Amino acid sequence: MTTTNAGAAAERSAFYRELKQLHMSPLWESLSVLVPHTPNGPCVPALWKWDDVFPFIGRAGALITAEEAVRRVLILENPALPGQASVTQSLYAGLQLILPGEVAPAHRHVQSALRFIVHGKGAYTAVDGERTTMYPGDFIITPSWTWHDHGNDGLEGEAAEPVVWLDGLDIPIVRFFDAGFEEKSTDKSQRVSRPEGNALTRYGNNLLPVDYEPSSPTSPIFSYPYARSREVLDRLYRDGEVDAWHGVKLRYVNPATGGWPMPTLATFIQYLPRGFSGKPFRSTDGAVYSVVEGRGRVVVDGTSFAFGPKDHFVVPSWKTHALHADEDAVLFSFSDRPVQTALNILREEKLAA
Ligand code: GTQ
Repeated sequence: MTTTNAGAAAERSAFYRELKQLHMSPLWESLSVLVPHTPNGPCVPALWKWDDVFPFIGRAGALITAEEAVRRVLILENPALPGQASVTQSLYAGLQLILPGEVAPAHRHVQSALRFIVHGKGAYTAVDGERTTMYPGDFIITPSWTWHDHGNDGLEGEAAEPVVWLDGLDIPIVRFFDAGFEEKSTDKSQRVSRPEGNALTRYGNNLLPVDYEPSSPTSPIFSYPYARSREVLDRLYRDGEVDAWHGVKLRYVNPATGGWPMPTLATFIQYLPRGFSGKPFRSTDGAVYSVVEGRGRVVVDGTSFAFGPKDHFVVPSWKTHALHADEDAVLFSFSDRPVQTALNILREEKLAA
């Protein structure tokens, strides 16, 4: 019997070796990995402490200019995916630095980008002819194929300061589809054609221009200021709307469609009151978090990560996690939820204990 099994195994191995020459392989050897019973990806949870990261951002600023780098960004890589510029298998995250007086030149690309301002104020991003000044906690979108450049002139009457923001892009998704295109502008900075705040005034007040028809799934608002979102969180908390899993959690919205601000990236802002101890939750959209205010912990599959202001962490797909706040805390997060929803594969579960 043993001999027969060993003989059969040897025969199979020889068959696999020969098959490989034809660039073919036997499904039965990998079926359970390819069609897993539950998500089985390699990603691990990880935390980037601001105190560890900030000195490296400063060193990057001394090593290379924004203009030479084009985008001076330190990529947050999932520890299980080194060298792949991926924080999860579908998402890219990085921390971008713009020093006073610098310009990150105008370009456009197929990849959709979000900015979430982490540190400093007074830099700007220009999108489609309109500039927006950045303040910590602001959420700004750069939709697919829109011209964008970044700069840092500082606020009027104040010295300009280094500004750091979180970049979230769908780079791994576009890479997966092998659908990437990019174009550089001949102008370093794009021409400004609309006054600052114009898009928010037009589309961000529960009103739309009478003849406006959405021509794409992308939000016509490209800056969602923190002052507004923070006030909403505060008011809803006072009104008692605290979810046992998420605290007060809201999603950013395209006001013209009710959908997400961009077709590939979901973005959220949530408030956890001091002493909040969230129940465990899991979903197939792994998420990247940026801590705006407060201290707390995220417990992922039994491992605790203590977070504070300006820290970043990632919770991979289907990992059970719970959020706890030692102080009033505000968390921004983003995921690939719109893509999974479009594919009808999103699953989420609020667990009981
Ligand atoms: O600001 O355009 O982090 O093109 C990566 C790629 C930022 C950007 C990134 C980009 C950008």
